[in-house]
Amino acid sequence: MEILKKYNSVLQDSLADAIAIEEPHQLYDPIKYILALGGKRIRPALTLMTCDFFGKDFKTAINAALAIELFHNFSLIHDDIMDNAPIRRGKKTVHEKWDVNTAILSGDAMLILAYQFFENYEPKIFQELARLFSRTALQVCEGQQHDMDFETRDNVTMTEYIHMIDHKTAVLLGAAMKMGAIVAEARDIDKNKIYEFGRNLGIAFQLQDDYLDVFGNPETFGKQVGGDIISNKKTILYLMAIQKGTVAEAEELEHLFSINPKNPEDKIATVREIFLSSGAAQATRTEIEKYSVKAFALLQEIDITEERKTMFRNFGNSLMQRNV
Ligand code: GRG
Repeated sequence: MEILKKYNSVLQDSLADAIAIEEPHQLYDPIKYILALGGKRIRPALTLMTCDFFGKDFKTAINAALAIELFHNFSLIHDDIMDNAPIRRGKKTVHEKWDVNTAILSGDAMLILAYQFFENYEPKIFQELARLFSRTALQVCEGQQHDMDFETRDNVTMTEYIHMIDHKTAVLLGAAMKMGAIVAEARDIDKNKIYEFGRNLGIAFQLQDDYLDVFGNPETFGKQVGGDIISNKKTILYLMAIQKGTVAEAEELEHLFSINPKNPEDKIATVREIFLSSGAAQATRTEIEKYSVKAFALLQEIDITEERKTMFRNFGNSLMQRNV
C-alpha cells in the first residue's frame, strides 16, 4: 500500500534481523520461513504510522511493530494447522513443509518472541503494551473458538457473527494502532479513539472480505472467488440471506451449504443469485458502510492535524478498495 511504503522498508530490514537465533534449526527455520513469505505487513506498518502521527519518531515503535507481526504470523501458522490448509501466501504452509509438531512448537516460540520485543521499552510503556497485547491475544483465541463453534451451529445470529470477526480479526488492527499511540505517549482518550478506529475499520474490512469472496473481481481479489461457498462457510451473506429471504430461498441455501459437488460452478451461481434476490448482498453493503462511517467519525474526533487525519482516511479508503 502506497501510504505504508515509508514504514514497510524500515520493517523489512528489522524483520530480517529480528530472529538472530539459529539453533535448533528445526525450531527457528520455520519462523524465518513464514516471515520471509512476506504478506502485506499491514499491522506493523500501522503501529509505526500511528506512532509517527502522534508526533514521535516512528522508529521507536519498531519493537512493538515486530511483536505484532510475529504474533500475527504465529496465529496464521496455528490457524493453518487447524484448517488443514496446504498453502499460505502462495507457498507451502509450515506444517506441510515441515510437520504439525514442528509448526505447533515454532508457533509457540513466536508468541514468546513477540512478548520479548516489549522488553525494550521502559516499565510504564512495557506494562501498557503487554496488558493490551495479552487482552487482545485472548480475544483472538476467543474469536477463533467462536468461529469453530459456528461451523456446527445453524442458529448463529448477526450479533454473534460480528462479535466473532471483531475478536478474530478486528481487535488486532485496533491494538496495532493503539500500540503506536502508546509508544508515542498520546493522550488516553486519543489512544482509545485510534483503537476504535482500527477496530471498526477491521470489521468493515472483514465484512468486505466476505462480500468480495462472492462478488469480487477474480483478477483483483487475490483469493479464489466463491471459496467460502465451496467450503460451506456461513459468512454474513449467508446469515443475512437466511434472515431476509423467503422460506424457499432459505431452504435451498441450507441444502446447498450441506453438499460438496465435484464441480461447484452451478452451486456458486445459484448461491450468488439467492444472495442477490434475498437482499443479503445489499444488506451486507449497508453493514460495511455502517462500520466504515463509524471508523471515520471516530477519526474526526482525534487530536491530530487535519493533514494527518487525511492520511489515516486515505489509508482507510485504500484498505477498503484493496489497493494493498
Ligand atoms: C492468540 C494464543 C492465541 C492463539 C491463536 C489460531 C488462532 C488462535 C487464531 C486465528 C486468527 C486468525 C488466523 C485470524 C485471521 C486474520 C486474517 C484476516 C488474516 C489475514 O491477514 P492478512 O490479509 O494476511 O493481513 P497477510 O498474509 O497479508 O499478513
